Amino acid sequence: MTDDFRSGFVAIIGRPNAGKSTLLNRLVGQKVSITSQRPQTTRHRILGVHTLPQAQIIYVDTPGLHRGESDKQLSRLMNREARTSLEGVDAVVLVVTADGWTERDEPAFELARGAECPVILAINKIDRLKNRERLLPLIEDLRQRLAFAEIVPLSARGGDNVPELEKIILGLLPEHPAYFEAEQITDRSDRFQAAEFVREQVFRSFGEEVPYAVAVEITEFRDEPKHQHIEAVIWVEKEGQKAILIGKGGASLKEIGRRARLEMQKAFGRKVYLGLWVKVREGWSNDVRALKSLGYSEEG
Ligand SMILES: Nc1nc2c(ncn2[C@@H]2O[C@H](COP(=O)(O)OP(=O)(O)OP(=O)(O)O)[C@@H](O)[C@H]2O)c(=O)[nH]1
Ligand SMILES: [Mg+2]
Repeated sequence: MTDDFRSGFVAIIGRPNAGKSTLLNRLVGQKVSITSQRPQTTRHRILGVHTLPQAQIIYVDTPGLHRGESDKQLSRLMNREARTSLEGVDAVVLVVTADGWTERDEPAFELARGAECPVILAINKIDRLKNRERLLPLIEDLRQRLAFAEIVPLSARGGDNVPELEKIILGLLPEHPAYFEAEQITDRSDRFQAAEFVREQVFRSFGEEVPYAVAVEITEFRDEPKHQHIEAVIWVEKEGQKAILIGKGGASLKEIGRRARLEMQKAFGRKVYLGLWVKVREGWSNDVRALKSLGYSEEG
């Protein structure tokens, strides 16, 4: 390592579903954070580490900032996780989509206005724009709302212009030795990721109500000579949700398990046995003690 090595932290913030986690995975080059088409997928602050020959960028994925946080303790915790993610960072990437600014983006703009470091605007999902000419008025409108250091239209999913964003970020990093070992891509344990991979499949498989009633708890996580043995409980809030999750003859649960297991095998690089159980814990998402025992605490 030479003297002019650069390293720093970059928070990725924005409304739910803007594509923050997809962008983080794209920037890191590996799957670190789960994604789904449903808002409020990410519930924790999650670090994604990208080590280059001359720099190490540490991205901070955050839950989507949203209003209506008084409804539930979980929702309040998620907003708090996102707000505190700006502490000590060297840059902020605020993610909006090419659909343009909406009221739902405002909580993230509010937070970004208070940032003490440069804020880069990422206009995501430009692959969905039928007419690229729409981009100019969109950029003009967004520029009025905050003094951004840079504005980068991109596609997190397709990868368009993501290297441009990385280049801008590299220019903002302070000189500092690497914070993490070069091989480390996240601060989160395999156990945490295993729980997230199960939750991801629930978010991807079910409509309205079920994903928001789900928390996943890993009850066994053991190294066996030829595989990783993992058991997990999927907690829901009502009996009806349990029935939906399990599905006819257990078909839905089986499919969730199959897909989550494949993701785990890819991430852990070894065979996985996954056992899943569904249990009911009424009102866990609004119960501070239950939240804590399920890994959703303020420190978390
Ligand atoms: N078309 C298109 N879809 C995208 C793009 N980036 C993300 N998406 C999709 O947008 C949805 C939300 O993506 P996420 O990365 O989970 O969004 P998020 O901002 O992390 O959402 P929360 O964790 O809920 O705050 C997923 O279905 C993604 O596949 C993109 O560049 N183009
Ligand atoms: Mg996310």
